[in-house]
Amino acid sequence: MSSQPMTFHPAPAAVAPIVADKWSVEDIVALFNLPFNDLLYRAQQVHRENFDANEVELATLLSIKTGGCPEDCGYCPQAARYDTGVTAQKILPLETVLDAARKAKEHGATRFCMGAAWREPKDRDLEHVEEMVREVKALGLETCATLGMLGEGQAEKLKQAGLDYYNHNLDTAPEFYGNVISTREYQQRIDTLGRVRDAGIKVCCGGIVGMGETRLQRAGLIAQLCNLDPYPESVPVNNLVQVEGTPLHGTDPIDPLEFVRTVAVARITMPKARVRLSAGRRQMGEAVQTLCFLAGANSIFYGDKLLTTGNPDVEQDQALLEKLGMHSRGIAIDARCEVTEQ
Ligand code: SAM
Ligand code: DTB
Ligand code: SF4
Repeated sequence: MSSQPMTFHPAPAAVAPIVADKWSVEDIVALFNLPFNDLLYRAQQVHRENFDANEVELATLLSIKTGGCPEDCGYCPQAARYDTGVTAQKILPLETVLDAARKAKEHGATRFCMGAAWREPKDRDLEHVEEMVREVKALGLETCATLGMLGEGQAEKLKQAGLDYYNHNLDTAPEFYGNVISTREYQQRIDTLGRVRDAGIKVCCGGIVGMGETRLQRAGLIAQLCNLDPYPESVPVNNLVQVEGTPLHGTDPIDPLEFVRTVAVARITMPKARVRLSAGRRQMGEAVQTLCFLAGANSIFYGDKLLTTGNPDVEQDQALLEKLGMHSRGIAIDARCEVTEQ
């Protein structure tokens, strides 16, 4: 045995604020550049100050209108212009949606997210979605929808139907956006987010990494998100699911530890948000997902399918959460449709 005394290494002096009201891209890059352990340590501190670190939200996703989308998002298997094998379908009947929602609830999900491959919903489509939202909510689930850009008055209608969250992603940094999408401007996304916020619906907004962007551009995306006033309640961090036929198929995948860093930086800069470990979990394996939880992710998509691509199955996720001693978030919805934590 060595007689050398053990040396204790305290956390290094701060190179970027632990929390800030406004983050510059430089501050965020400084977080990304921290030694991995220091970054995760900080993310854990922020996470534990704001959440039960062993609790995760289980959200089930359903594609209520698949394929045939006129947009050109370079990652998306549902864009009509790419040959990806996804066939366009009509909007699902209400009963099919409710069956899926009941099943999700039986499996332990508390949030049900309905996604549609639209550039923007037509008013008559929105009426169907309003009905779905009302009925899903009545089952005792939190509701979320992602339907594309919203026009005047549409967010208010969704709010009246009882929608809790609207998902609309910024996807990437403004500087990289043009490499991925040309049919919709960044500002149009910000305008939709403003409509959602003004209607009193909680904002679910995040992006995708692994599209060939640089670290600086990942920091640029986080800067956009965390400087929204207020920042989103819910922040999906998607790892690109590469689908054959899309322009981004064949992109060099992001290093898994860089993905974990992105989650940690989202946690630190948006302390009270649900950071959602979203698309790409099937490709990640248990160890990387575990690091993401350690980095502050506290929501996952739960169920064997995302919208058109695969996700780990329910049994696999239950086994992982059990192995980690994690539990799912409990909620109660009262007669006024207010959600409270249990
Ligand atoms: N059509 C609506 C829209 O674009 O806002 C709603 C559905 S769209 C599929 C929702 C989000 O899913 C996109 O903004 C994108 O961030 C994410 N997404 C789509 N395809 C993806 C993929 N292949 N990998 C990772 N995330 C993806
Ligand atoms: C989000 O940010 N990720 C989800 C949800 N919002 C709608 C969608 C992921 C889609 C992955 C590709 C697919 O399954 O089609
Ligand atoms: Fe259409 Fe949404 Fe896919 Fe873009 S991400 S092509 S808007 S479904």
